[in-house]
Amino acid sequence: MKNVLIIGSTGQIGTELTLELRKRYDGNIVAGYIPGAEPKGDLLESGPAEEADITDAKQIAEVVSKYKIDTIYNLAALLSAVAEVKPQLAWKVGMDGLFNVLEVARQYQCAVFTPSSIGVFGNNTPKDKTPQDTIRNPRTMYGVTKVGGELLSDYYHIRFGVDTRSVRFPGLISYIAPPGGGTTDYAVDIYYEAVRGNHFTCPIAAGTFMDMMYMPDALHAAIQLMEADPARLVHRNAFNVTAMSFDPEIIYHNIKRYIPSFTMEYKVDPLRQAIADSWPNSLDDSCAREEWDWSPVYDLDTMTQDMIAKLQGRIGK
Ligand code: AKB
Repeated sequence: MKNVLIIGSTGQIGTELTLELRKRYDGNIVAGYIPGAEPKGDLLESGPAEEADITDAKQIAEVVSKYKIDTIYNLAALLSAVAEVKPQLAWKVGMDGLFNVLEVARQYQCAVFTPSSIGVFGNNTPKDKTPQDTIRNPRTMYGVTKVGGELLSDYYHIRFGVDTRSVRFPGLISYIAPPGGGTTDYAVDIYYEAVRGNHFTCPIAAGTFMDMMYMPDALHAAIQLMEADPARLVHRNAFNVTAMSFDPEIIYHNIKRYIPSFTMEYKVDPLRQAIADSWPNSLDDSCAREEWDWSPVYDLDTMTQDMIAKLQGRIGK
C-alpha cells in the first residue's frame, strides 16, 4: 500500500499524475491544492483532496501526518516565462517551498519527487546531445531554482538519507490541463489551434530545436523512477530524459499531414525566444536508460495522431 501526497495536483502534470497514481496504488493518493485551484470532476471524486500550500510547512506536515504519507510528488512551480515576470514568487515556490517539503520529508521519512527541467542548462552548456553531467549555468530564475532544487535535493539525500529523485523534464505536451507560462507551451497550443481549425501564431522562431515529451511518457518517467531499485541509481537529482526534439517547422508539417488546411505564421516573443535559445537542442538521456530502464513510447508522429484524436473528442471539430 502506498500513501502519496501530490502538491500541485491541479496543474498540467498533477491532474494526470494523480489519476494515474490512483489507478496503480491502493492507499491514500491525496490531491494537494491551493485556494483558487481546487480539484474538480474526476480528480475530486476519485480520492481525497487537501489544501497543501507549498509555502506553508505546517500545513504540509499536517496532511502528511493525517494520511501517513510515504511519498510526496512536489509539482508546485512557476514555469520559465512567468518566473521571469515574477522572480521573487518563483524563488518562494521553487526554493523556499522545496525546503519546506524536504524538511517535512526528513521528519516523516517520505520519499520526494520534484521535477527538474531542461531549464537547468544555459548558454555555456553543450547544445547537442547535452550530457547528464555538464555545465548548469542558467540565467533565468526558473533555471536558478531548478539547479538549486537539484543541489538541495541531493544534499538532503546525502546528509539526511531522504529518498529524493528527479528528472529534467523537457517540454511536456498534453490535452487535459494546459501548461501556462512555459517556453515550450507553443508545442501544446499549436495542437489546440489546429484542431479548432484556427490559424496559429508561433512565438518561437523556426529553427529553434527543443526536447519534448508526450504526457503519458512523462507520467511513466516519474513513477518508474520512484519505483526504481535504489541500488542501481548512480544519479538522483536529476536525470536527463527526452522523447523527441523538433523545431516549430517540424511539428507544423507533422500536424499538416493530418489537418492539411492548418496554417501558421511567426510572431516571435523575445522573452520566450531568449530562454529557448539558451536551452539544449537535444539531450543525452543514456544515464536514465542505464540506471532505471527509461524508454519513451511516443515519437512526434504517434504523439500527433493521439493528440489530434484526443482533442477532437474534447473540443470538437
Ligand atoms: C517551460 O517551458 O518552462 C517548461 C520546461 C521545459 O521546464 N515546460
